[in-house]
Amino acid sequence: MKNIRNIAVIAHVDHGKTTLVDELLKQSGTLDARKEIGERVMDSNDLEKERGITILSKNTAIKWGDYRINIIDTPGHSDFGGEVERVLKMVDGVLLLVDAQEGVMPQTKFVVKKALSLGLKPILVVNKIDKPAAEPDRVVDEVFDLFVSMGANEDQLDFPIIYAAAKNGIAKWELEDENEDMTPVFEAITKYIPAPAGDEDKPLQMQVFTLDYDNYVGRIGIARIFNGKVKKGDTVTLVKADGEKINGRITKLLGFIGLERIEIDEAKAGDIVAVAGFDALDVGDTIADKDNPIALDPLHIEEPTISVIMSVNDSPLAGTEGKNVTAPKLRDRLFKEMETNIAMKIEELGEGKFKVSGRGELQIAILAENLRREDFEFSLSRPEVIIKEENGVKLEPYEYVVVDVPDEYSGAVIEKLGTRGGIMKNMMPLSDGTTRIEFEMPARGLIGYRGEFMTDTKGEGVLNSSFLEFRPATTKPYTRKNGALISMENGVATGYAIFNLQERGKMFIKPGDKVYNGMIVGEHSRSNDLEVNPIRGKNLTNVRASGSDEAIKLVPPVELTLEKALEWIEDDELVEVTPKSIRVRKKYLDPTVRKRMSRKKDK
Ligand SMILES: Nc1nc2c(ncn2[C@@H]2O[C@H](COP(=O)(O)OP(=O)(O)OP(=O)(O)O)[C@@H](O)[C@H]2O)c(=O)[nH]1
Ligand SMILES: [Mg+2]
Repeated sequence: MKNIRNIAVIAHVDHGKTTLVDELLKQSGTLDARKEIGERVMDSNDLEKERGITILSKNTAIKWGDYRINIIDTPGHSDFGGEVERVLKMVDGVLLLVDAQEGVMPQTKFVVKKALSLGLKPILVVNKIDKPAAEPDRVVDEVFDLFVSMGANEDQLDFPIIYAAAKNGIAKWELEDENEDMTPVFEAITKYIPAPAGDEDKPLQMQVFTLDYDNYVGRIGIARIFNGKVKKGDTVTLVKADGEKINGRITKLLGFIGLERIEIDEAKAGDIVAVAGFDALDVGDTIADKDNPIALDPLHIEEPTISVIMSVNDSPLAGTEGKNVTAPKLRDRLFKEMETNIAMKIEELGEGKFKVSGRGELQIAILAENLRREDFEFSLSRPEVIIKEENGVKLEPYEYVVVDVPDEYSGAVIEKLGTRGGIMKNMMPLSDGTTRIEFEMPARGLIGYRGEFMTDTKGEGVLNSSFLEFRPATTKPYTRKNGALISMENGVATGYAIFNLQERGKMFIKPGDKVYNGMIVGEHSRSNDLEVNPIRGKNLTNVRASGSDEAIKLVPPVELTLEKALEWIEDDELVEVTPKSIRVRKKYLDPTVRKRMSRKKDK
């Protein structure tokens, strides 16, 4: 056991965690040399590959000399921050990556806070030192200040530092050192991360921190063994969070090596393994010795901060693009999600409606995106923050927001975030004509802001946010300034009609798109909703100026992605999601009903 090391790699989004793990895998020689290993191999599911982000934390085991290093790669996006907190309890140390140019970012703070509070000693890896604008010394100072401000102890403040360009497979102890390979990272892990505590002669205690599912063996729990030994076929006791004890047999025991899981007969304290045999397995459960079942401390699981209502698609186009359109289908799929996705909550509301709660819009969008790919159709309501009550006080989630904007746009951004409840905390110039501004703001004020931010900064701004805490609820949802252009007809949009509408706002549709009464076809340039006819089709020759044969010029429509659409809609609107389309619509399609239900818009 003294040759085992358990570590997690933590950082802000995109600072290079998965790339670093790639290199450790490659350079350790753990992977079969004949196997071509791709880029970011740990990002194994489709959406992770497409988006280039890690969504689920995953573990791998690496051999380095006599050492066995269990590494957990964690997601850096704040919506998946709950994952990080959970896995940190399974490891004895962390590699904290910080981008040598970007420096300390919101999620860096979040993960450092969690690591320090668990008493873990981080190894700082200043990554991407190859970037032309890298300032590794500044970044080390920033991290040191962060540790001080978070009350790190003497030992934690004395963190080892490694400089790396993970993408190029190099790491070094001093910036002046020659470029070689990742050896310094291996050295740091084996030297500074303590061997796992625990005693293999004590009764078995292992804790599940991630779930997986296999059609043949059922639920699989990935767990760290804290004490004792476990063998395939052993009868053990599962101790649930509420204290319930269930006896069962370990039907499968799997060890990790590189990217594979292999069947093993026995594992001991200190190691991380996968087990099957219990239908009732949940994250946080302890698998314990049957004669002496003692539970480990339960895992704290972060609560959701936002929710949406997912419902059966009832638009006139329902069922024309997807196969799975009924409430029972949707229900089964959502409940299956709950088998392994513990960060989200799903509640059945009846009438084909489900309340889906998570940590942010991206997390909800990822679930929705997965469903689309499985041929589902459904609709989504506007994301709402979750208000919780503590001692009679209503609380709402707050976010910590950092924006990097070209200097000339900083005024506009400060003003906008101010009106959305943001409190400016800090402002500092960065080297390249941009300013970094930090805010604390209600999550509610941030919903729907990202699109505006991109417009206000001409696409050059970068906005990062991370969950801060729940604070007394004082704010109201922010309402969109522009009204909607709503179709008053069912049919197919024509170029002629769109040409005539496009001066009234930004169009979401193109000629040939199907539309229906109550569907939103664009954003009005004014604040009121406007009913329009997007299918009007005059014979084009009639409108052509005599002698001119010029085709009409159409402005390209705004491409609505799922996330953009979710940000854009208001309370009385829905996003219609099908495998082929993302449409926005009014909740009440019939204009008479809509007018009766409508809230009064300002102005
Ligand atoms: N210039 C430079 N780019 C790097 C380096 N390491 C990683 N990258 C790039 O940074 C981007 C993000 O890398 P990832 O490894 O996916 O980052 P991550 O921290 O795992 O991201 P999340 O899991 O989504 O939080 C990729 O485009 C990498 O190629 C480096 O040392 N130098
Ligand atoms: Mg990653």
